[in-house]
Amino acid sequence: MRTQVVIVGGGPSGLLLGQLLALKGIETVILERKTRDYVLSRIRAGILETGLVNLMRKAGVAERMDRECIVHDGTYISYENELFSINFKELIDQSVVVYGQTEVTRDLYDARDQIGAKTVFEAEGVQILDADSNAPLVTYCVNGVQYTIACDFIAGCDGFRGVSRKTIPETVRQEFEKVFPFGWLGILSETPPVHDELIYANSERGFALCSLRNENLSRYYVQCPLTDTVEGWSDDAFWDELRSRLPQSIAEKIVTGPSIEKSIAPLRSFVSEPMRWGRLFLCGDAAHIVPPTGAKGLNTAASDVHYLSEALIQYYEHSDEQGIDSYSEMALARVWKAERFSWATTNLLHRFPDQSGFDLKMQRAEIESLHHNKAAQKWFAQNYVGLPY
Ligand code: FAS
Ligand code: PHB
Repeated sequence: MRTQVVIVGGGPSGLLLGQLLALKGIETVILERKTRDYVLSRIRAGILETGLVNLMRKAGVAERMDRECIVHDGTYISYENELFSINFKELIDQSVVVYGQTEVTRDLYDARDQIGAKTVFEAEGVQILDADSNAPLVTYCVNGVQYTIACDFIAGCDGFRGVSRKTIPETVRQEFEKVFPFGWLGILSETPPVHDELIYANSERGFALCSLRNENLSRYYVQCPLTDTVEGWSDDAFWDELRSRLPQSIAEKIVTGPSIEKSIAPLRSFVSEPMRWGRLFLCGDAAHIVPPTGAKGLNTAASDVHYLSEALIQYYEHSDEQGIDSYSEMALARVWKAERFSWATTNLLHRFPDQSGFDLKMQRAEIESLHHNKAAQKWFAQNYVGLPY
């Protein structure tokens, strides 16, 4: 088998890249380890930056998003009983969109069906060979049968635990990591959201987040120890803990209900450089991870896809290698800004086991500054809605 670009990973990065390339007649094959239903069962991001919204429109997959999404002009931050808003619209005349990653992925799969592009599900044992040559190969197995694809390029869109990053020799790779000493316990419930915009809460019991997917689907999180398990958290215990971390005026309005999804996600900051090795390009979580505090994971995957799709189109349409040669540097420049915002908001809003009294005073002073300083709010707003590509 031969194709132009093999995309390893059928998550949002791989699907969006495949769609943008297909619109320019560039052939791709996506190799996905899981089933389509499994991929669509994951509950992850909820906030789309302007950049990703525009990419979805450019990819021709935005019709349902534009119809069903909710536009948020700002967000709220609470600390103990204090609550204040950061109004993106007033500060920088921009907004964000609430539309779940699951829906983004669903729309992209439906679009790929319509163009008839090849997606291989349950692709086992993917291996990338000769990526540092002009004739790379990708091998994989389905139902015990081995296949080989010859291609021009490989896009490693296979997430943090994929095979692509590890294909780059350790002597070439430089990895940067910070593991946070806590996780996020998240639930999804078919209840009306407690507030019309998100609330990021810093409380003496830890961080909490009130988010949503639509007017009858709420998404809530509480910071929890890494030793916790989902089984150890009843719904009632979750609701009690969530309310204890919110201002009274908000807590008393929480509508509780059974969780329809409950999971614990660890928090880490991670970047692997470079994002290119020969004919292999890393995209999204395959190259970098952020703590979800700043809602940057999916959105930074999107900017990688923007740079890589533009570079590959430039190559195929004009035989111009400038884009692919500068891809890693271009993508990493924006990745590190997203890493910084995610790291800064995580430090601002979470309680750390080893925090001293002085540390707590600094944290409160920083939140107070964000509450009353328009310049600080403008920096937050610019980063939250998404820096330009
Ligand atoms: P993904 O991990 O989504 O997709 C990679 C795909 O590759 C998967 O389908 C996987 O099955 C496949 N794959 C892996 N190895 C393979 C192999 N060897 N062969 C073939 N296929 C392979 N971001 C936010 O902005 N907000 C959030 O609230 C948020 N919550 C998250 C919660 C969790 C539990 C996790 C893990 C992530 C969360 N993220 C969040 C980040 C998340 O949204 C990612 O940024 C986003 O999924 C990135 O998309 P991809 O790069 O496509 O990677
Ligand atoms: C979510 O709705 O899942 C969500 C929203 C904002 C974040 C993280 C997660 O910062």
